[in-house]
Amino acid sequence: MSISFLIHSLEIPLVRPFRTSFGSQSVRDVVLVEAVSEAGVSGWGECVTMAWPGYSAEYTRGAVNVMREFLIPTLMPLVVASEEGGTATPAPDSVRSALALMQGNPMAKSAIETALLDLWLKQRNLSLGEFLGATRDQVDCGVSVGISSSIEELMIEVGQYVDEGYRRIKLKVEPGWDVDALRAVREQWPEIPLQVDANQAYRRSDADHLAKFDEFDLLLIEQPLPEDDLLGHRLISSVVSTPICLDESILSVDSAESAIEFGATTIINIKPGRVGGFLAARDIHDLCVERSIPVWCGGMLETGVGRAANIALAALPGFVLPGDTSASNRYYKEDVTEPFVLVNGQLRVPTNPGIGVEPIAENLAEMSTATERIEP
Ligand code: OSB
Ligand code: MG
Repeated sequence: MSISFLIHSLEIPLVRPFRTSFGSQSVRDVVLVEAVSEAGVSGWGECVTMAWPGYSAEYTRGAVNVMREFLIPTLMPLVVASEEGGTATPAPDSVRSALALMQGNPMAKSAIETALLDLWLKQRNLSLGEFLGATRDQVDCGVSVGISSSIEELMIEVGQYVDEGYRRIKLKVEPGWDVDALRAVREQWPEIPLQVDANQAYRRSDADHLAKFDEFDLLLIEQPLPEDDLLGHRLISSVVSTPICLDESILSVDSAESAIEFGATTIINIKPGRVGGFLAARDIHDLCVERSIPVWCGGMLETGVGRAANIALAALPGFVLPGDTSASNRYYKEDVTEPFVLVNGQLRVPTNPGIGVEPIAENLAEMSTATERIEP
């Protein structure tokens, strides 16, 4: 006997295509990891990979493969019953250290680590928020707006989000879709907190162009240059007065500290999937609090499973800017869990044990394209 793992592959249509500088998607390819104890209790984690390696090197089919071939087998000594009898769910730190023996693949690792953490917390009747050190019971929400086919369409979409009460708007930008879009939105909503995300679409030579964004009073410019170009980000920030915020470049506590010390970033977007899990995400948060670097919680179009956990993280005290933690209906007509509903621009932090939510069995069945059982 041991803990067993189920890998659920789902396809869920997005309410509208989401276009970024690295590509467009209209269906979310989701993988949920379920860790089942001997007593039949399930823990859940979401793998936030996209279907193709456009945001980062990981992609969904590759993530499933590395989970099956390497990550889950690596956990074998931790989750297989001893001679004396039953298995205890491994402690979160031991899961993290075991997975650290494998390089890269943070999103796949995060999904597995979170499923085991959810199970461990349920067995202790502790919520993820309590475990991580959350200090709020609701979080301020922003929304990430994809690249539109026209300014008119963009204005309709942003208007809808403003009416729904989102506390901050983030526009996806790329060369050819930036200054005009920003001008239109800023003119219509002079007061709304506004920021942009380029997903690495610009180059060092675009510094003067990026400086044109300064007139729009943005909170930040997210990841203008390629992931590995820390020097470029530092150079840009000497020309542009809007703060630079890194997303893709921040892969660990050490890379966060390097980027801060090097002067490549003054704000950080924390995504558990990108950094290998919630323990690493919490450590980056702690580092940033110590260095007075504001952080906010990013998103990867999560279903309710990933969203619940992100919201617990976003309730930590260093998360001082609204996150990309939007309501379920910004992404999906029907979520796999009970929907997260925006109230007064905020989402409520789950309080049930573990991540605090479960997939609804019928929704899971309806959205599922494949289920694979992996015994370590
Ligand atoms: O760069 O923050 C990003 C979505 C997929 C991949 C990368 C990013 C995003 C978003 C959307 O901006 C955030 C969300 O609403 O989940
Ligand atoms: Mg981003």
